[in-house]
Amino acid sequence: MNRPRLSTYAAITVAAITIAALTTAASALASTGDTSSRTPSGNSTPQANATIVNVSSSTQLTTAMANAVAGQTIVLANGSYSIGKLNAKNGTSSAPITIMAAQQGKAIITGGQLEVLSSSYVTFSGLKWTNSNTLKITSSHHIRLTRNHFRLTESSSLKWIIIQGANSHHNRIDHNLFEEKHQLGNFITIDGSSTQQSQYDLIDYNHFRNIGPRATNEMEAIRVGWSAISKSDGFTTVENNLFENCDGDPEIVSVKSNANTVRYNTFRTSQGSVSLRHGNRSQVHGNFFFGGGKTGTGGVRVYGQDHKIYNNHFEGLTGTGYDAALQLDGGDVDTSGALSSHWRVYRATAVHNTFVNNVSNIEIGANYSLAPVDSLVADNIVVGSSGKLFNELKMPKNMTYAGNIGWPTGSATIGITTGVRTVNPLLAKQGEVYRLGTGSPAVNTASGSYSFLADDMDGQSRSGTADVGADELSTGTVVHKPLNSADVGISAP
Ligand SMILES: [Ca+2]
Ligand SMILES: [Ca+2]
Ligand SMILES: [Ca+2]
Repeated sequence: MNRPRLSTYAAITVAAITIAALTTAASALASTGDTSSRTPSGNSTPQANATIVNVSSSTQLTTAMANAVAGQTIVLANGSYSIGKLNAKNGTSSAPITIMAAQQGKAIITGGQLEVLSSSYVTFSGLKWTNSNTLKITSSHHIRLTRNHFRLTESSSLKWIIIQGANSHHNRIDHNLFEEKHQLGNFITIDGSSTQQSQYDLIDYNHFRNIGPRATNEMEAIRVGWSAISKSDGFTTVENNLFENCDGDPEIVSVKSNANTVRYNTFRTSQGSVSLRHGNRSQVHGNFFFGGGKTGTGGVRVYGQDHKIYNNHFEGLTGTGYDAALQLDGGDVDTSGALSSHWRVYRATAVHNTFVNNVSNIEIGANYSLAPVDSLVADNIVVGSSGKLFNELKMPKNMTYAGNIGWPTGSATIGITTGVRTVNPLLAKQGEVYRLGTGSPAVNTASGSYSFLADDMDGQSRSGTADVGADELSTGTVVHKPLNSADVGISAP
């Protein structure tokens, strides 16, 4: 009955605290080599109201999950586990239920299926998942998956994580590693009830890598919503994630409901694009896209109404058509029709983006018959050496071009006759990013002002008249930068 470290844990827990503190404590615990503290006390039934419940077998884990109460932390000793349902367990914001590895990545879920059902304020932390069943978060809220390593075992189509059911909201998936997905199915799918998408979910600081090879559909890194619920508001935020070699689907991130935000992410050598496939009023801003010259790498593709695309940096992308750096696409229905259709673009706002050295840059209406209506393409910088920098494959209806800077080199041409200055923007490459160089004609020459444009791709304030493109010339602190593996996932700060 020697549990010398329990008091340490209890003190930390009572003092409150964050998962990070617990993780640190757990790591420190493990590093002492004091295995007695991680093994059960000899009592195979954990006390229902203990603050810390140590488990070291699947049976104990099952019992602990069945008895979990608010404020409790279930700590999994190093080893392999089968996991089951967590049904109707509710923590609180100040006293969540936490299920965590004693040592990061050393408690491995090798079997079973977790479904978090009708629960709230539950966190799963530090686990490695190699089992072969979908992790389901159903009709639950404030469920958090953090610092987990997902590398599921799959022999056929498999969704790895799905958020679903009625009354689902405010779930968070952060600081996880998702890797090596080679069968159909998404890393993360956000659904909902039959009429309403789960709301206010947050997907942030994850590392998604190596999904492929390319499939025609159903192999997105993330799908937010789906056609049948595409008229509901999702309010999902996908931010500060790194996508590397996410090649599985023409849509790296597929947005299929209203009012979602995709921002501050970095996409590296990933085939496909961020696709606003269904729904209206979404925003894609402050993202960095690097194609690295890889075949089929794209940027943002748009259908539907009232979307905003701004402050994005597109570089080295080779895709065209569906995979153009920016595709304001045609529609196959106008303002009514089957929910699964490609809805005509109305009032898209694509401003203050920077495009450099892409095979295709801004395309209008590459696919389907109904060209975009009442849209604005303004204050962008486009530098390229091939094709039309602004490429109208269909004649848009009442399109406004204004304040853009185009600088065609090689065989490139501007492609449009109004709303663009042909002038060298004097971009200077700093690290991976093209910013404005000294004397750039982009400085203080934006044509419009936009209420949503408070800062630039660096997170630096726009000052005076905004500068054209994604960059504002500034000596302010850089808040957002291209993300690398050290910035995201399990080991990020
Ligand atoms: Ca798709
Ligand atoms: Ca300015
Ligand atoms: Ca800047």
